[in-house]
Amino acid sequence: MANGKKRRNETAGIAYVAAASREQFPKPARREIVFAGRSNVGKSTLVNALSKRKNLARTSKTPGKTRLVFFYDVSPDFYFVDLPGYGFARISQGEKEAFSHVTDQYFESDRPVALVLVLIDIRRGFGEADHQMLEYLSHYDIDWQVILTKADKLSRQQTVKAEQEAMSVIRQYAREGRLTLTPLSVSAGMNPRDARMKLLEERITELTGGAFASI
Ligand SMILES: Nc1nc2c(ncn2[C@@H]2O[C@H](COP(=O)(O)OP(=O)(O)OP(=O)(O)O)[C@@H](O)[C@H]2O)c(=O)[nH]1
Ligand SMILES: [Mg+2]
Repeated sequence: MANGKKRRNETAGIAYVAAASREQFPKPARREIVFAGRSNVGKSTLVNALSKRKNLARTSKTPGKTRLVFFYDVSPDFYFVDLPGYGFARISQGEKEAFSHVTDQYFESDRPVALVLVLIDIRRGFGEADHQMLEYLSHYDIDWQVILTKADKLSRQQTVKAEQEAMSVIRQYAREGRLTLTPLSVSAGMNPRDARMKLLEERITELTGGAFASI
């Protein structure tokens, strides 16, 4: 039963489950706001910024820090779910960007997903795995939103250009009704008062039936 034992912990005053496989996922009883993206894009940093806790999710300069699926109990009404970053898996002909096994399990487990935030490093743009993710989410009609992170690393002009490029990728996957989606350039944690951060917070508040506003 070792594998089925839940790792329930607490940090920064918030309980969380760190799951290595689907047996350890909490029961699907509340909405989940999911953070997905390549390693090192800033998922855990954004979890912290949105939960208004500096040290809830562990962040690191070393990519691939988050190997488990973290379910953060930020509210009785929803979880923030921090997925492992997409990594490079060694396959016969070299290396390929791939989702970890536990990430696949997460999406195959019919979780009550309210929104998947797909984080993209604004300097790198979309990779193969990002395309796969957007295709998957669109196919299964799961709500998603692209967040361009680390915008503070680019000039205003470069940011505008990168946003336009991102928008053209988003258009490939968004259904008509979703074209209003605005790519966000969130300097996660660096500038939490950013107007775009506020828009994201409003969207999460809406999706969580107001619960997010009271965390
Ligand atoms: N300049 C800048 N640095 C950022 C930003 N967001 C995150 N970082 C930094 O990027 C590094 C990686 O951030 P994490 O939040 O750990 O990234 P992650 O996506 O959770 O990474 P994995 O867990 O490895 O998948 C850390 O050193 C962060 O401080 C941002 O908006 N601007
Ligand atoms: Mg992380």
